[in-house]
Amino acid sequence: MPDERRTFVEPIVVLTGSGVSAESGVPTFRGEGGLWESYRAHDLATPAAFRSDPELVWRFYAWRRQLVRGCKPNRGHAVLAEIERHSQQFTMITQNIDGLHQRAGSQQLIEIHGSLWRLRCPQCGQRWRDLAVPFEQLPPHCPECDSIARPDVVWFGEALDPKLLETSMEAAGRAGTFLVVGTSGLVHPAAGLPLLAKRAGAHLIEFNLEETPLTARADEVWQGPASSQLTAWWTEATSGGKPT
Ligand code: BJW
Ligand code: ZN
Repeated sequence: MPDERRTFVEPIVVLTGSGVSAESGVPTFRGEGGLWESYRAHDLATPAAFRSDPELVWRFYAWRRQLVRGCKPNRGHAVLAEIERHSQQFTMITQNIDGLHQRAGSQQLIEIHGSLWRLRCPQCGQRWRDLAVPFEQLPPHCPECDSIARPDVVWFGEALDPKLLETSMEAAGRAGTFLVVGTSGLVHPAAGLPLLAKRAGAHLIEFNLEETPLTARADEVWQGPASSQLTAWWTEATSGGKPT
């Protein structure tokens, strides 16, 4: 792609949320059909819930692993991987734990809320990748110290990995163009990243089906499904269309 036809400023920094995986069949959290409509977050996605009933929490995560295993990355994931391949300076920060960005070929990826495919020992701190947790063997145990393992995800009230957060904040602060895709923009500190980028001078572009608290701050809004809107933006941005 010849550089002179590009109409966006690098570095490109992307923040994605569950809306980008919705078209793959992965449920979002909030709104109609969202996970929190059928499950109470505080019964399942908190350290207190895990302490009081690890097996219940694990059943929820084992079910989600099984669901995601049957899903494929969609065109939205593919376009984001393509943008990365064609950019010199690119960082993607995802709040998603489903691993679909990697399966679509994304490499520079910060999983700020952890991964469904990693386990962690709350006792000795061991972390390991695990692609299959059979339902009949829940909860899983740590291979080192035999304590009950937990999903390596960030629950409400828990701190994000400070290094990942710092790297994400630095990337946001340097962004020339910041794409915020398929997130309600309600969960902090991730929701603060687009505003940090904007304050530091980035051109902020939102892709979402609906308005969010970030919409009024965005320089451009592409309303509609992430897959088609990202495709349309990328086509325009690389064909000498209107400058962003
Ligand atoms: C489409 C689409 C299509 C659909 N195309 N679009 C400041 C103010 C108030 C509260 C707080 C604050 N700072 C911190 C807090 C507390 C809390 C918080 O933010 N609460 C708010 C909800 C009020 N934050 C925390 O607790 C965080 N920790 C923390 O702050 O720690 C402090 C601390 C420091 C030091 C020591 C100790 C503590 C942690 C937050 C962790 C969030 N975890 C979850 C679960 C992860 C594991 C799991 O998946 O089970 O992360 S919650 C859930 O929300 C998940 C998501 O990553 C996250 C964001 O949701 P997302 O992706 O935006 O999904 P939805 O459903 O909300 O939105 C979907 C969007 O897609 C919608 O807009 C649709 O329109 C759109 N869409 N289809 C385009 N096809
Ligand atoms: Zn252990």
